[in-house]
Amino acid sequence: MADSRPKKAKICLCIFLCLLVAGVIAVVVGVRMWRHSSEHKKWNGTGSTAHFQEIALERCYNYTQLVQPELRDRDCQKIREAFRNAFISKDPCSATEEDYHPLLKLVKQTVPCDKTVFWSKTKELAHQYTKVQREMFTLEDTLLGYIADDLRWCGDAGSYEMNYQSCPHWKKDCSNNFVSVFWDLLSKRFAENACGVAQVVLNGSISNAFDRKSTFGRVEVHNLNPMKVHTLQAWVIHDLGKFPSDSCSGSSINDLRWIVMQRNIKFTCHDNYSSVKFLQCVKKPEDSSCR
Ligand SMILES: *[C@@H]1O[C@H](CO)[C@@H](O)[C@H](O)[C@H]1NC(C)=O
Ligand SMILES: *[C@@H]1O[C@H](CO)[C@@H](O)[C@H](O)[C@H]1NC(C)=O
Ligand SMILES: *[C@@H]1O[C@H](CO)[C@@H](O)[C@H](O)[C@H]1NC(C)=O
Ligand SMILES: CC(=O)N[C@H]1CO[C@H](CO)[C@@H](O)[C@@H]1O
Repeated sequence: MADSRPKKAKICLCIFLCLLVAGVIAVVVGVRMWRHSSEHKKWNGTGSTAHFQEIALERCYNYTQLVQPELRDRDCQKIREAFRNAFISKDPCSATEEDYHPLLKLVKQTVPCDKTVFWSKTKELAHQYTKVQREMFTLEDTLLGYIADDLRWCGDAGSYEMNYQSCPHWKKDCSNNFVSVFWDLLSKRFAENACGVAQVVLNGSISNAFDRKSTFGRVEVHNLNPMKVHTLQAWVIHDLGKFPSDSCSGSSINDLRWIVMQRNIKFTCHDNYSSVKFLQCVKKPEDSSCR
């Protein structure tokens, strides 16, 4: 009895040490795994917008209650969730149009005929224009465009979190990232749904007012439906006080005219549309051309 005591103590000590070592190993492995899972892959583009979820939800409420109250039956919680589900836990360079189909199905919005306004390199002015002409719509005046305007988002395969550190850059990383695929799909649908007269506000203060590589030149113009759209009206806007670099008679607009007429849609073009000019003059009344 007496001499079994030290033996028991030795065994106890041994078990204690074993448990300690096992515990330390478990903690080290656990910390490493946790750090690995929270360490997102580094992409070359800016990360998701901070508070993406809250902003998307609040914009959805604003839009459906204040901007277009006829959409007040839309369920913003569901829309936010469908938006998140489109990209969360997925490889951010594997986006497809199908990822967004549930979201688009949920939102469905039609723009009345003659009210569609495209823009290229004239975003701010085009938005001022539709703000004044309340019944006109740019893509950002539709619910999904309004929610996503200027936001960035991406997730990570094997994580339920959004990646706020970095997201794929469309050129440096991949073009099939979730932001690019979203805007291309939305732009395509927006163009397909246009009817009657469609308008496009182009920038006459850059050398190519029409650019085949822009979203308008790459996606929208090719998805206008000739059975629905009879005329595309282009407004080439020149910045006040700047020498005009392109106009309706320039070669880039000729390029556009050719594409549109090939598609059996009538094309008209106007330099310095007076309603838009008026907006420019409200901002800069001292310009000589505003008198
Ligand atoms: C929603 O509308 C309110 C009131 O007009 C505004 O203060 C707020 O910034 C808007 N929120 C978003 C996310 O646009
Ligand atoms: C046209 O493009 C120039 C250069 O990018 C920009 O400074 C200007 O604001 C644009 N004009 C309009 C009307 O958007
Ligand atoms: C459009 O307006 C700008 C500024 O007033 C002027 O400089 C330009 O010559 C005009 N362009 C055309 C084609 O009328
Ligand atoms: C084109 C480009 O800039 N690629 C970079 C993206 O980021 C990785 C890692 O941060 C760089 O190795 C690439 O050169």
